Amino acid sequence: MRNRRDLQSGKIDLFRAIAVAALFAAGAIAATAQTMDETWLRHGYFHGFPPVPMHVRALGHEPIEKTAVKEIVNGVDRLFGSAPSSGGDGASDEIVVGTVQEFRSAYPKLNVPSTLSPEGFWIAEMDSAGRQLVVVVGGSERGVLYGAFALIRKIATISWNPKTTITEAPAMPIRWTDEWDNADGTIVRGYAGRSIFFENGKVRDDLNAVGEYARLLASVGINGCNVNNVNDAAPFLEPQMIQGLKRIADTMRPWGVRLAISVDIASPQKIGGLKTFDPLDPAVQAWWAAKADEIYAEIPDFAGFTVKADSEGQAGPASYGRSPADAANLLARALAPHGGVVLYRAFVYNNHLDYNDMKADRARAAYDIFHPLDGKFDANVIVQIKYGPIDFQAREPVSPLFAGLEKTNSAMELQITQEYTGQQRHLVYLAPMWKEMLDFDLRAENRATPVKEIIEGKIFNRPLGGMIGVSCVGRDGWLGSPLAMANLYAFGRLAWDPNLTAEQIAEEWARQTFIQDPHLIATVTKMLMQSWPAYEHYTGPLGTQTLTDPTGSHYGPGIEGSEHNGWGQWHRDDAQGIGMDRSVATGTGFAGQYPPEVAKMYESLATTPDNLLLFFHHVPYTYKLHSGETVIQYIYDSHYQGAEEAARLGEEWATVKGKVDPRLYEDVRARLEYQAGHAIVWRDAIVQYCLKESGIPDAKGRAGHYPGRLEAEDARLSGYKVIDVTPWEDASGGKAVTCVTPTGCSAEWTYTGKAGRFDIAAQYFDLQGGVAHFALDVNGKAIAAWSADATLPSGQPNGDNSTRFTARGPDGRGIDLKPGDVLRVDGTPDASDPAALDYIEIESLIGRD
Ligand code: GCW
Repeated sequence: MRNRRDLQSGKIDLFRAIAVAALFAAGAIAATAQTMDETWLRHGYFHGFPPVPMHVRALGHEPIEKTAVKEIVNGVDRLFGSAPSSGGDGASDEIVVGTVQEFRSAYPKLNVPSTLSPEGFWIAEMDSAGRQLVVVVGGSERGVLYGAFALIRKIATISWNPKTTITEAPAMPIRWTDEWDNADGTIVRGYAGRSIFFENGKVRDDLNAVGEYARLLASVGINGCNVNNVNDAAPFLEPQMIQGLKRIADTMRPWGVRLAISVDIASPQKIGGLKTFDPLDPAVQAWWAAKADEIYAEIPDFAGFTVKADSEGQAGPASYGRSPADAANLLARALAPHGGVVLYRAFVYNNHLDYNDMKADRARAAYDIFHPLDGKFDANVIVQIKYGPIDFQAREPVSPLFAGLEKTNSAMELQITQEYTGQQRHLVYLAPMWKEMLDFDLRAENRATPVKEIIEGKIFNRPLGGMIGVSCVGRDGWLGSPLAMANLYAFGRLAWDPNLTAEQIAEEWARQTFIQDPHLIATVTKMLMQSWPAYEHYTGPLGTQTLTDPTGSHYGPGIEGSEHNGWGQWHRDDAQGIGMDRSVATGTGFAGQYPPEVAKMYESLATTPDNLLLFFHHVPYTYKLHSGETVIQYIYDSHYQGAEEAARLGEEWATVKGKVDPRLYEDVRARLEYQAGHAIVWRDAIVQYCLKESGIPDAKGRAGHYPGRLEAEDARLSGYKVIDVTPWEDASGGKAVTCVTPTGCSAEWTYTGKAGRFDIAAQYFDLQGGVAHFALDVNGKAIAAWSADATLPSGQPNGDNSTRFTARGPDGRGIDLKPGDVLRVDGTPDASDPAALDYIEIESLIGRD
């Protein structure tokens, strides 16, 4: 009776949700109606009394301070169901918020620290003539707002202790998100619908979601947002667009989030009517200066420009024989009088490399180009460096350029939108990876120089530095997946304080996002922490990077796709071995770009850590890792392990059923089930590919052997035709069947295994452009039916859209099978989805309750 039980527990959840929603409603009516999910600002609900005074008073009149008061009022209301009054009567206990200066003049007798940094804050409990004051003092208005959010966060995470004074300041000044939105409302590498900023070539009329986004960003200390794609940015400097951008800036301003935009260095030519965009041409310089004046006239606190030039088809200074420093300084000089900055991206490389040239190496590009320019950039330029030398892969070494710029400001760019890491369809909490990057000690000048301290500006004494998160939020729940919001949260928290641990942040996020339930919070935290290692295990281990096709959607397996082309995301596998030799002695020399101690470590096979072995070295499949296992056996093992770990995420989530809103529960459950199925696609693709390539069997007998699998191409087919899938490794045995009869097709097998009870999985291709239908029956009796209605990349059957449906029988107790039973799948195509099928698999129930 699983279904009935589910419904009952669902009902309880729903009632609880409605009750909580009703409590929030009063506050919500007063404020503007929320248009999108508040995610972590939704906050779990506490019973009991608020541990802070029930009056809140702003000492100043700035909009940001008013925001701070509102956040405290609403935060306490959300948490305890009762809102403090704002204003205060000067006689009762109260929460007082203001800048240092405002506080000193209001309370000359009370001491506040004299060294608060502008965006920092100080929270303390004080006694003023017998009244209890909780004071939230900021170094500036923005600091006040961050203090207000911190107070609510402390209360929500049960770490508020009024007796303890809190002093905090952000570790680095630049804490921005980059959005890759186009003016037409699409978002490059966005996986959550259309733009919250733009539509039809213009800024949207309704900017409510922008304000709500700015609020989320401010709550974790993010102070800048670049709203447009780094590619094709010229239209964003058109006068009409600047008017729209002003509205965006106005909407974000109460949250202390400053607007930035990406610019096209060729704009003077593309939209300015000049014949050239040569950075050294005086007319070009004058054009940028005038453009900056025009922007600042509308947006006085405009943050600055981000630039992608000479990269992936974008125009750049190289057209005139000029350097990135020339281009960066051109823009920097236009912005400097107004206090703006230039974020010049180090993502500059040749995407037409010669695969046959063993010295060619995309990883070298950023250092080769930017290191010689160190010291040539103006003071308001920051070089924005992706965390690794390639491109947001699931595993890369940290970019050596962080140590290669001593006289230049630098910032780390990382990706919140999960381009190469599962596109939000997979749960992959990225903070543990980011932490590895931030904590990595580059040993510049043979001393401790962790990357985080370089971008904080501490190591080389740089005034500007920071972290940029490519976020690409959209209208579909910001990132599309509720648990993916942990990545946006973690980005902000790490930019504020890179010394926090990934686990601490995960727990903090879970506590605020969900109703306060210890098991739920512990489970979600654990799932988040397990997710990146799992993803790495089933996609591309030992530093091979994400083994997807860089010319495609960057999603499913495409092992050969990353080889034999100019994009340089190679792993160089052949019949003898795998990995790219980047040593100085025999390879591309990339390892030599690191400071000596690190270079030495990566140069030698013996000291290169296993998880980056194949990034730095080409080794035989039989090469023994530090663990003692051979490379090939590790590849087999890690992929099986990764797929099991992915399945476990779903099992863990199942234990919180009844503790979360039923819709949220079901949404996450379905995603995790999908992920577990797609992890099997990844596992099988890489395992069968490496088995074929190496010819070395799996010592554990799994690779190439699927005892319960019944291939579609081996079935008795009616209407279905056998096809070769491209790339071959994306289908079991390289083949599948596709339905060429509009009324439907079927595939039939006679079961020859042992009698017993089983799950039956069907692996099919859910193609774009239609919703195909499938039905499974045994001996003519209907067992299950499902639709191929997901939105997945590609109109061809391949690893992007190979999807698993598992029939688990009545009440999930399995399906009885005996030898001689006839299993049949009926597929009905729809539009351009031909109900393609790879195989069905009879799965043992052992290990499942
Ligand atoms: O990862 C790659 C993406 C491109 C992106 C580029 C970049 C916006 O596939 O879509 O372009 O990085 O970072 O510029």
